[in-house]
Amino acid sequence: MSFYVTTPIYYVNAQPHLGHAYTTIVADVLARHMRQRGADVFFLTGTDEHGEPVADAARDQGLEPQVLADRNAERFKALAPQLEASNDFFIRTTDDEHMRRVQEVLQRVHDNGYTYKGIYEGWYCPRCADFKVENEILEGNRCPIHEIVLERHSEENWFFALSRFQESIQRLYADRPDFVMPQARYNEALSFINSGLEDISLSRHRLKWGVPVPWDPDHVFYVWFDALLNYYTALGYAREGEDLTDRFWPATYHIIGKDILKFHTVFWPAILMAADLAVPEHVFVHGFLLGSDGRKMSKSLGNVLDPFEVIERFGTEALRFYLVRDVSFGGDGSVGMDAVHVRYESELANEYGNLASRTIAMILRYRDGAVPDVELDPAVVSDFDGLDERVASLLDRADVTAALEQIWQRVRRCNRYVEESAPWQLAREDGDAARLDCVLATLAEALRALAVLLYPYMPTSTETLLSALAAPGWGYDGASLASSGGGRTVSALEPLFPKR
Ligand code: ME8
Repeated sequence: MSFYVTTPIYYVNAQPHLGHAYTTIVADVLARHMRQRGADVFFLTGTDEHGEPVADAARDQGLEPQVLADRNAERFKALAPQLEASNDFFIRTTDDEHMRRVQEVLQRVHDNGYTYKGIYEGWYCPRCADFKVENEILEGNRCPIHEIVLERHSEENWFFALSRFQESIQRLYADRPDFVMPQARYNEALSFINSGLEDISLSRHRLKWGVPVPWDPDHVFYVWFDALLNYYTALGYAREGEDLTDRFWPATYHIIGKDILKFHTVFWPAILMAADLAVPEHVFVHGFLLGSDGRKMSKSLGNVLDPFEVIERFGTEALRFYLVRDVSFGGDGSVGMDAVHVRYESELANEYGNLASRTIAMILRYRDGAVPDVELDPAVVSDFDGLDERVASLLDRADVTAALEQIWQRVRRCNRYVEESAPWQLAREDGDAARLDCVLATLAEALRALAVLLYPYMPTSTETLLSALAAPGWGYDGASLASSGGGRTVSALEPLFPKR
């Protein structure tokens, strides 16, 4: 089973921020989970370096575009390990190999007869690098995303005959109701399609910063086609001497934010069809992270949550957990440092961290660290029944928040179990020894299975816990409760999430 997951490639006109971190973290959760299930996984992220957004930012800073691109690409590249992202490759659209393959694919689109030369005139947002169609334009002729006033552009371009894919795209949506997820985004994309697809510009004449059009080198490709193709080109050169295309194409999941829906759900499948390439299986469109006041995050409003500050105060695992837990994946959600603090204390430190610490401490104190080799308590076992399958099926739909909630209900269940069974009282009476054995064995085994289930969300702390439990495997076959956890000897564990 192969599983190929991607993030958008991020513009290097600015530095990485929380929104970028968010998409990368979720894609990483899916990649790690699928590796647990034994899938052949490829996880791609990278940077989008051509086009007006980068050329304009470079000009404003008095730099050559390549200099700005090199500088900021490094920052994005460095962000991935800080987030514990396990990406298999980092693509830059200024890579020669990428550029060559973009030319190859789009030459095929041209040879297949889907391009023509014409005059493009329309309202253009230089920050989106996008011409806006009428129903997208805000009052006062402004961009719906950046709210800046649009510019009137008219230029000779190569066009892509998107309108000729009207029926094929409609058929794609009819045949594959899960092509775009969640449902509301599918509906949004489909209504855009049903309103009638217009041809779009494929090249830029005035701009030099891009991939040259091979059949007309005075033009460069419109940055969006150069960018979208990264998902395909990367497979051709990510591994030296090996072409991964057959192994991983078409992509399983493109994870994107709602700002770039149209490109991924309409233009992208059309250009792939035009180049005789297979269309990806799913595009998952998530919402926006908003400032703590519910408004768009912006430095001038002072409501920005800085990922680096969260990492410094609470650690990467807490950032990953917080974003997935607090913002229901798919919807918009407010985020702020106070909310991180609350989740950290109440859930990571008090619920999960504490469950881990006290379970291990009790096994050390009452049984010298040896996990009793006895049958587990059926009352707890039944609450874990089918959990692994439910989590896997939610993650098959990229529902990272709902899957985490399923797991968390069992973390809470285990804490209630500790309170109800009061091992410290059982330890006082010799007659309760068998019951104490059962409680401790049940807790150790439940804690182990929870660590396996939580591994994709918090890889480092769960690995620490699994090794303290002397059960280092994180494969998904360990996500359900074994009949006994006996025979292991646990070792002392520092608090996983110390109070801040
Ligand atoms: O659009 N909330 O790059 P970009 C949640 N280069 N996610 C957010 C976010 C927020 N407030 N802000 C950004 C581009 N994101 C193109 C993509 S792909 C072929 C080319 C995330 O740097 C989200 O994933 O503007 C969004 O789609 C992406 O960053 C946009 O990043």
